[in-house]
Amino acid sequence: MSFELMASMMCANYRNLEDEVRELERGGIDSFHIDIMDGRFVPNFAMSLNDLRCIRGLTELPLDVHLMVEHPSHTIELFIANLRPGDTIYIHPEAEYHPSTTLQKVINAGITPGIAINPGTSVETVYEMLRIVDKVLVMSVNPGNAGQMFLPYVGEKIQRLLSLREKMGFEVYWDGACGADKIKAYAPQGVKGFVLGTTLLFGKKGHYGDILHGIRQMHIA
Ligand code: S6P
Ligand code: MG
Repeated sequence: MSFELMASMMCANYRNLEDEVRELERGGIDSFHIDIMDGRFVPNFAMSLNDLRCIRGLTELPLDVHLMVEHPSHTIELFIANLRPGDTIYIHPEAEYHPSTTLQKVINAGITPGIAINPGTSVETVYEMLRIVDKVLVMSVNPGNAGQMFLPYVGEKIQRLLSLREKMGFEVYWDGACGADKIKAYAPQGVKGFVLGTTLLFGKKGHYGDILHGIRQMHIA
């Protein structure tokens, strides 16, 4: 069974960012997840445009840009200008008056369009957008910080999205508190990829390559 593993780069060691990118690449990561925050949509600042540019300059692997900003339409061109086909931009529909207009800009630029949805956002609220995005990033923690507790009520929403994904043409991705148990349970059901942060990948003993290899070798039914 194939599933994608993304590294949440806000959890990386910034003292050695280049080494971090290289080690993750050598270790077989599929893409780099870039958490952009504005201190308004979420009560934190993590990464910003210069971090994205730095990582873009270090790798040819896809970038997975998660915009946790109010009104992404105001700044989306800045991100698009630093990305290429194969990269993804996720916006939060909760943060935008006209999210489908913003998503259309992403599509027109040849970037993969995605929505990220908060734990408290129901599928019905974003239903129409499911037809126009390729990816849905389900937040299983409230956005803003790494190292938070999994919110179990999100499980039901994932099931509902999985039941709609073929009909509406999108894939489901997981972001937040992703442990081995979650990959074991949800990869077989069809969740396509998992963002790895402090729960499973960063700040652990051992090399990233060994951790990633261990995850891919897990017995998944
Ligand atoms: C949260 C952000 C996420 C986290 C990631 C951290 O606002 O969107 O991408 O960085 O979930 O993972 P963990 O395992 O520390 O929760
Ligand atoms: Mg994220």
